[in-house]
Amino acid sequence: MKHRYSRRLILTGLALATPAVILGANRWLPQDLPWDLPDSVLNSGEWLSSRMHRLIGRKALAREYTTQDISPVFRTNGATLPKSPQWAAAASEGFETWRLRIGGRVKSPGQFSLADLKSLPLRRQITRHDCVEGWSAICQWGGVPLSSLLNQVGLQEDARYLVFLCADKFGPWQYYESIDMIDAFHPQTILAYDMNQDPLRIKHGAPCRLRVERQLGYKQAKYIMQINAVATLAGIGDGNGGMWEDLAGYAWYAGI
Ligand SMILES: Nc1nc2c(c(=O)[nH]1)N[C@H]1C(S)=C(S)[C@@H](COP(=O)(O)O)O[C@H]1N2
Ligand SMILES: [Mo]
Repeated sequence: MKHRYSRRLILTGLALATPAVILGANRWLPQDLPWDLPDSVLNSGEWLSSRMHRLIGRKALAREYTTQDISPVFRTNGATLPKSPQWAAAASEGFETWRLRIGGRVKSPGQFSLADLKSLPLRRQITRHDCVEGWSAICQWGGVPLSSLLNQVGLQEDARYLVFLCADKFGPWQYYESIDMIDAFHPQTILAYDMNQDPLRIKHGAPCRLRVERQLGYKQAKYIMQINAVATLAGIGDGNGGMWEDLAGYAWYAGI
């Protein structure tokens, strides 16, 4: 599984790098790109996208669309029905017993029910989801800004990243993802519990999933069970910040 890339993935890496090249970022390309293509393409994609975000500002908003732009079909990718007994038990009760745990380097660890999340301010946004495998879809997401939850639990001084632990596994590997605090407090970063104004479907990550709109699809963690604030990503999985980062060398900084 490690470091195997499909042709489509490589092409997507090239496509991601293209806008930066047009804008003249090619001046900054390392002089001696090692032409071990897959690694270098993905790594240069990560390198270029993080630099582009530094230029245009990490606080810039992702484009928002209108209701007319909403895709008729929003396909799924990855898990569509977690096997975790804890998640399945909650699902069988319409998620009434589901609790989102927030812990790690926070001042007051908390547990939130779906009703708790719904009692906090709602944000709706129509955005485009871009999967690294080469498909996109536009829909309206509704949920609670992650910042309002983080303000409730309070971060300790050494909290640098948020790790999202999901209910599903890919083989023996638990799905997890992580983001830094700039993305965590970005106004479009929400825990979405509805999609096109309907409750989020199971296949799309019920009861709630992450929307971090300036990042690629695999960062949009579905089936969130727990969020931990951490000082370092070392020691979590293989230490690369996400299951696909660990297994397939996907870029941790998947900025678009
Ligand atoms: N927990 C979990 N989150 C996940 C995945 C997954 O398999 N498990 N797949 C990711 C990928 S690669 C994509 S493109 C999107 C797909 O979301 P969708 O199934 O709602 O289209 O979810 C992301 N989040
Ligand atoms: Mo994806």
